[in-house]
Amino acid sequence: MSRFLPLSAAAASIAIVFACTQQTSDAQQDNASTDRAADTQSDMPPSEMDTGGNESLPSMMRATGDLMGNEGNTIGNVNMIEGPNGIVMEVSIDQGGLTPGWHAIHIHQTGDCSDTGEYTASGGHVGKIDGGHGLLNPGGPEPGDLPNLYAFEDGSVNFETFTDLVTLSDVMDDDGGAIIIHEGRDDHMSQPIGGAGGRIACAVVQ
Ligand SMILES: [Cu+2]
Repeated sequence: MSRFLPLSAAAASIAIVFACTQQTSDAQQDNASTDRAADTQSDMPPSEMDTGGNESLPSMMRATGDLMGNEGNTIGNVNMIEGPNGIVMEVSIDQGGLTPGWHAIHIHQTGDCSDTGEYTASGGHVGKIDGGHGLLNPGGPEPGDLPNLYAFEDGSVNFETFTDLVTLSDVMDDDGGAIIIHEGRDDHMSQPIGGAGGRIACAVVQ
């Protein structure tokens, strides 16, 4: 009998060691998976980690168009991107596209540039208000009003502006919309177009 006791004790202690080993390895696995989770979190791009409460951001709407000069030739282009706060608009015009200096630029109501050089088919300013033209007009502005752009000595333009006076769905309604560049500068006050003169470039935006 006495010979079996140490054996049972030995078996029991082996069992205990085995159980402990199991526990330890379970605990290590737990730690390992927690570490992996932490790693995954810190590797996530900032946009997925913290959306700043903007989970419901609509997809941004875009519109673009080729700008035609007074002979119907393409002189540059217009890009509009609508974000949650308004429209960022960019105008690029090649060398020789415009006469150097300041020019009025407006959003006009009809997407039609077919009357080359005249460009009256594009209609008046989008959201026309009688007596309401001009960014500095107390009775305005009209939704189609924008700051002036400046053409460099070589006639090229790089211009970016922002408006929250209009939405892209208002611009691109049933009859579309156009961007018109005028001969002269908009004084942001005179009626009906700020004394900006004739239309020298037109882009249908789509
Ligand atoms: Cu105009």
